Amino acid sequence: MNIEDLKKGLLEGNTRYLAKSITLIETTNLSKRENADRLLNSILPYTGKSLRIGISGVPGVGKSTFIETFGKFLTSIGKKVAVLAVDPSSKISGGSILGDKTRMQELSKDANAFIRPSPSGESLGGVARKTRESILLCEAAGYDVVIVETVGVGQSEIAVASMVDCFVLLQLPGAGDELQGIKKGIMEISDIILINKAEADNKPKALLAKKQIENALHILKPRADKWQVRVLLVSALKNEGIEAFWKTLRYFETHMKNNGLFFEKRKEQSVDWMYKLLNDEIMRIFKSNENVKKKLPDYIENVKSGKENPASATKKLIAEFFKDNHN
Ligand SMILES: Nc1nc2c(ncn2[C@@H]2O[C@H](COP(=O)(O)OP(=O)(O)OP(=O)(O)O)[C@@H](O)[C@H]2O)c(=O)[nH]1
Ligand SMILES: [Mg+2]
Repeated sequence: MNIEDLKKGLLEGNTRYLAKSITLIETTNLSKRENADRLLNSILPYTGKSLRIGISGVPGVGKSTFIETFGKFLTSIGKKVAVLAVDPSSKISGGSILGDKTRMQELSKDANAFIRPSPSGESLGGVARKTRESILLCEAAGYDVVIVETVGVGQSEIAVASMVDCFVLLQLPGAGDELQGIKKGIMEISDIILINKAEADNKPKALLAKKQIENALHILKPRADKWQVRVLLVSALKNEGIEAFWKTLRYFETHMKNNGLFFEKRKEQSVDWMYKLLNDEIMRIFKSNENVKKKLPDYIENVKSGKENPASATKKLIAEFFKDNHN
């Protein structure tokens, strides 16, 4: 399909065109990739207007249930919501979020909601790029809130935190989970922490967890953005605490905007991302150089066996790269 048509459909908010556009940016085909870049550049002026929210937490904490409940709340107050996922573990099946459509049954039927699974069989870097670009496409299609979900297993949270405005961590009441969060350094990147399943009999445990987390937050070093991380109780299943969460999100947004940090953070995220892509691309070019290809295995062996120190190996490899300099 031609890019102009795709763009037109996208800007009209047509979900079929949005899905097609995402498929296009997910391509690994080089000539299609050129089209993807043209499309992305042409829609840039129409992007940036959504609130980008990251949602993370261990398997079973209730992410899907929460997104269903929160998503429905958003559409009920007239917002259009898009749900994307960063799930590098997802296999050919098309990602867990798709299987999850059963957990997001209501939301997936909602005309004002768009749910897209994580691209399958990809590295974290690949998924992160596609999700980042998908956020822009969703914004061009008029979505007010873009939710990026990731399961809480290490690196993927950092990737998601670096593409959203507000990073939300879901926790379980009790079970010492709050301290695990700190160990992995996730608490440092969380802007709002929700203790889910905090209904009925779980309430006392949830309140205790809230206290523990708040105490733990006090010992972290103060944040540069001066935001005081909020810990709230919610029940995704019973639809409790959702509106309070939304208010807190808006408050966070206001805090960041009043301090001139909201768009500043996005700009930094874009530049960091450019550097990351640049690093990857330079490495790709380096590794595809004929001299380097020939010599790299030897240097790896020499470094492994201790014959050569890594710093001098690096220097010599770079010299190999520039040797006949027809790169
Ligand atoms: N009691 C209670 N159960 C909940 C709540 N939210 C989710 N659950 C249940 O917890 C289980 C896991 O919920 P999911 O929404 O699938 O959790 P998830 O974080 O998406 O899990 P993964 O997709 O495996 O990472 C399900 O049985 C839900 O019904 C809640 O607020 N209260
Ligand atoms: Mg889930």
